[in-house]
Amino acid sequence: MASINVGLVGYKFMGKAHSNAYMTAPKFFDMPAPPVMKAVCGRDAAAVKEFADTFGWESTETDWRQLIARNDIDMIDVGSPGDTHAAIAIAAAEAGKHVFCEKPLANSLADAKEMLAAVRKAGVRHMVNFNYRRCPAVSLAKQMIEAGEIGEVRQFRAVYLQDWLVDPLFPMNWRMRKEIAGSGAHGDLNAHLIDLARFLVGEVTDVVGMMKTFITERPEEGASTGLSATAGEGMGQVTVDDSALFLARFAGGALGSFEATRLAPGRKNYNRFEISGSKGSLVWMFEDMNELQYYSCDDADGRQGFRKILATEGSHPYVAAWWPPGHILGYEHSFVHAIHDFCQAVSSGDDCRPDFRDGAQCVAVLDAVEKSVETKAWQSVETVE
Ligand code: SOE
Repeated sequence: MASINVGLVGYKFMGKAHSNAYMTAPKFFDMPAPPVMKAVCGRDAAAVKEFADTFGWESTETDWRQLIARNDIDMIDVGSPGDTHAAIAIAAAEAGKHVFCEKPLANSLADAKEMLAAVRKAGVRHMVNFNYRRCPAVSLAKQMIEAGEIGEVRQFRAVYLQDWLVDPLFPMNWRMRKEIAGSGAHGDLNAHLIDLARFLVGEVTDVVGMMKTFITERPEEGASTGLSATAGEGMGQVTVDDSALFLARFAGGALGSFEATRLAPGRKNYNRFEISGSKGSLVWMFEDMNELQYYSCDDADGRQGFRKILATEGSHPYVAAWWPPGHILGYEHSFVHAIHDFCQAVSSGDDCRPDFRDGAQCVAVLDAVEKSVETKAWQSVETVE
């Protein structure tokens, strides 16, 4: 395979992030089969054409079925809202296309399992885009945990705080509608934390949680551009959570706490974890995404304290492809890394994590938390085989 012809569905926030990644990855990384930006798909013909011209897509489609039917497309990238993921990914797999899908994998565990079954049956490569795994400092944390540098992991505490919904006059958009988004802060933000937890610590086995919608009505949306929208006529019902918190037990014996909210004034994209082990701790926070804080109990008495590792050395994951030491990376680089890794998997035939099983297992955790909220009791998490 000399190159990988990509068909992207969606052209808003994620469409931009993915397009930038397809443009950039082959310029910085050595890729035996670089991606070719063949076609982008969206329902509004004029808007998708403008997007294609700006971001360098060769052609456009307005129906994802047409996109999948094209013989010149090798891989489908699903960058549209959650309610569309299952139908597109399953049809793509059935047509023999490799599938790269935004998170969370699906709005229900049943859909996630069907998607997993479809890609397995078709024998295509599959990946769900939990991009934060691919920030160099997070990949470094994984290496350090695996090397035993913080010993046995005992506690994982994570928060993902945003504030874009604090204003009750902020208008409705698809992210506040359960039938489209599946859930609110839970599926949008806890999904990321769960993936980080599974990546760094291991499987989550039991959960208990609480969720709340503080602002139940908002002005209906007018014109929308990604996360921001202008108000339209009348009021709409918010049918998803604003905040979702839960406690968890891990298979390896560790304990976890998770908190996601869109109502934390002052917090913009405050995605943070702190991991306490028997020999040390690691702390990472996305807004300073190049830094990993490390505390080692082995440091000499009187010299102990958190040290800040700037994960910008050529020896750190992904960094050698970019700039000299100290020249920091940003949000968009995590997408470039994900697209690079997935395209490498497509050309080599190797698996690429997080795959659809990881995505489905994340949905199983999200699902168990929602059940625990309904039953006001601990729930065990189903294992997706
Ligand atoms: C909006 O809440 C959002 O863009 C999420 O959908 C992303 O997954 C997250 O990375 C940043 O915030």
